[in-house]
Amino acid sequence: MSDFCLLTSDFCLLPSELHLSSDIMKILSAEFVISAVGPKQYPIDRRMQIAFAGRSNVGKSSVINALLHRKNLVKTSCTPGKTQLINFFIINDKFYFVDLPGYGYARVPRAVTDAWAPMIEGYLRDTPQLGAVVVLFDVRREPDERDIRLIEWLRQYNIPAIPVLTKADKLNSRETQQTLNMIGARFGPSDKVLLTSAKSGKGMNELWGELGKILIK
Ligand SMILES: Nc1nc2c(ncn2[C@@H]2O[C@H](COP(=O)(O)OP(=O)(O)OP(=O)(O)O)[C@@H](O)[C@H]2O)c(=O)[nH]1
Ligand SMILES: [Mg+2]
Repeated sequence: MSDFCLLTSDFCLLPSELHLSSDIMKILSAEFVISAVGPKQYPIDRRMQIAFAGRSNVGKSSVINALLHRKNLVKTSCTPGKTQLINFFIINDKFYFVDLPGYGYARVPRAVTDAWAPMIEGYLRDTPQLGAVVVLFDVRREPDERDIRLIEWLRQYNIPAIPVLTKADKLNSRETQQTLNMIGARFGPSDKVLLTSAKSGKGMNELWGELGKILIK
């Protein structure tokens, strides 16, 4: 795939990203690698993987595109349940972003969502290169039982979590603060909840800051 990101026509630099300075945040290339149906297709090299997880339609694919200054590297959709496989992207030839299937969408048949849970848990459990999981929550919704299960898996397998609220452009600051408090209470005291909007670019520098701490370890 010719997905190099050096000022190609789909390069989409957000105004808030203009002052990125650290090397880790300079996106020289971002390429789709594989939509994996199972572990045999997961990349097996030693480069670090950062996964993005959360409910269907929460904005996982949009956040990845926004971080990479791309409009359509990762397909997004207003139809929840779009990402049903584990999608791997290689960034700067150095580390992977992994778009996990969204869970908890009512219109996706139960048999399909039941298959996602072991797929996601298996990936989390069996990927030693996994550096962190960005756990996304829609700023307008309370965490549900599957969000809680994901948080518990991450604790159980000792995987660092980066909690992120998405779609900050949709709520006012008082309502946003309530959700920030609620989500913050679910994580450890040292986990800072980041407020983001893929639409406006809000919070992307901060998220890169958190990812940078993991990636340079
Ligand atoms: N207003 C607003 N809409 C957003 C934002 N992020 C995503 N969306 C919209 O939310 C919908 C879902 O976004 P996706 O990025 O496809 O969500 P996803 O979590 O990858 O969804 P699945 O792949 O189905 O699990 C799309 O219509 C996006 O345009 C945001 O920051 N603000
Ligand atoms: Mg998606």
